[in-house]
Amino acid sequence: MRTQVGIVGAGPAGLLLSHLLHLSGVESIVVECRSRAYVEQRVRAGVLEQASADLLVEAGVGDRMKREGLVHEGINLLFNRRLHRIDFQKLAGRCITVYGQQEIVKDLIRARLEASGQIIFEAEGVGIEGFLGDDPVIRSRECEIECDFIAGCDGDHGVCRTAIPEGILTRYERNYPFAWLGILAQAAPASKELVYANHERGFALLSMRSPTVSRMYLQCAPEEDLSNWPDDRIWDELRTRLECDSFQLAEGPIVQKGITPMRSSVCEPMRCGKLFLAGDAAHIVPPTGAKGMNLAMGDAAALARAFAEFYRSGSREMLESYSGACLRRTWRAQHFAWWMTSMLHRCEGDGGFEHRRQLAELEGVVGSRAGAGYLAENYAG
Ligand code: RFL
Ligand code: PHB
Repeated sequence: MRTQVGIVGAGPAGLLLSHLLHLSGVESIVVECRSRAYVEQRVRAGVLEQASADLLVEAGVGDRMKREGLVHEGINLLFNRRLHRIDFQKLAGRCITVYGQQEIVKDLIRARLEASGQIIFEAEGVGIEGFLGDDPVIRSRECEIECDFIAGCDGDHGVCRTAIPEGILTRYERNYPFAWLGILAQAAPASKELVYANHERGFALLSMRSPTVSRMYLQCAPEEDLSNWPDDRIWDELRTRLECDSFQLAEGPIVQKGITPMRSSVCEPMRCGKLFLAGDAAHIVPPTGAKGMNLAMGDAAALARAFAEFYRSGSREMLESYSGACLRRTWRAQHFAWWMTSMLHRCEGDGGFEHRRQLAELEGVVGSRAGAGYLAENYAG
């Protein structure tokens, strides 16, 4: 097989890239190691910045999101049992849309297949070669795809980044000493907007997927075993950490549970010859700032513009500036996610100093226009 851009990975980055390339008349083939059902069911991110939601609408894949997504004009910070609202609309003139990542993946897969786009699911033994020269190839047990360029959109555990010879990339990393235990529950969300809670027992987040489905997270130890967390313990802990006068948690059957370690990483540059990395393949942010999927979509949009420009005019200028532009945005998001994480999570073993410092910082954020404005601008994107 031959195509212009060979894409590894059918997550938000790879699928959006393929769709945007199609709109610009550039051919691509997506190679994915999992099944269609698996990628369509994988529960992950849920918050779209205004720019990401606008991008989906402009690209013609935003209809269902407009119908089913929940537009929120702010979020809440909860500490000392009191809820403080950060009004994004007032402070930044922007909103966020709560819409599950797997719904975006479903919408993009449908759009690609309806336009006769090629997605090879369940590809085994995927590998890439030739990107340092002029013959990039994506190989798997079932196919060999020659292409002009390869887009590595295969996430943090993919094969593209690791195929780059040593000494070319620098990886900057930070591991946080905690993880998130996430649940999806058939329970009406107790609050209309998201609640980020700083509690002496640890961070908790109340989010949602629909008026009847809650998505919630609890800070836990990185090596935590899910079997230590029967449903009752999860609800007890959520009730404790999210206790306040403004709402009462509604409970319901937990339909999904998972533990996600918290990490930051960035690899520089995001390009090696004819291989371009996008999304989690190039960078991971802790989920506290709700930035990961938005960065992945931003990379895909920038890469699609650069390829379109190359095929339209022969100019490589945008391809050359792709990595620098995306890295600037990534580091800003990295800083924001780190800031939110450090303000909201419990740190052990310092006799309570850090918790008191966090409360002072939170008071400063909710009590000043500058502090709340910084949060609003960065969160809503
Ligand atoms: P993905 O989604 O990981 O997709 C990569 C795809 O590549 C496939 N793949 C391969 N295919 C072929 N050959 C191989 N060798 C391959 N290896 C892997 C994988 O199967 C997969 O289909 O990366 P992408 O597209 O860069 O998208 C990134 C986002 O998924 C990620 O940043 C977000 O989910 C992060 N994130 C959040 N981001 C937000 O913007 N807002 C949020 O609210 C938010 N919440 C979250 C999150 C991530 C979480 N977890 C589970 C890490 C909450 C959580 C709990
Ligand atoms: C989610 O709804 O899954 C979610 C929301 C906000 C975050 C992270 C995850 O910061």
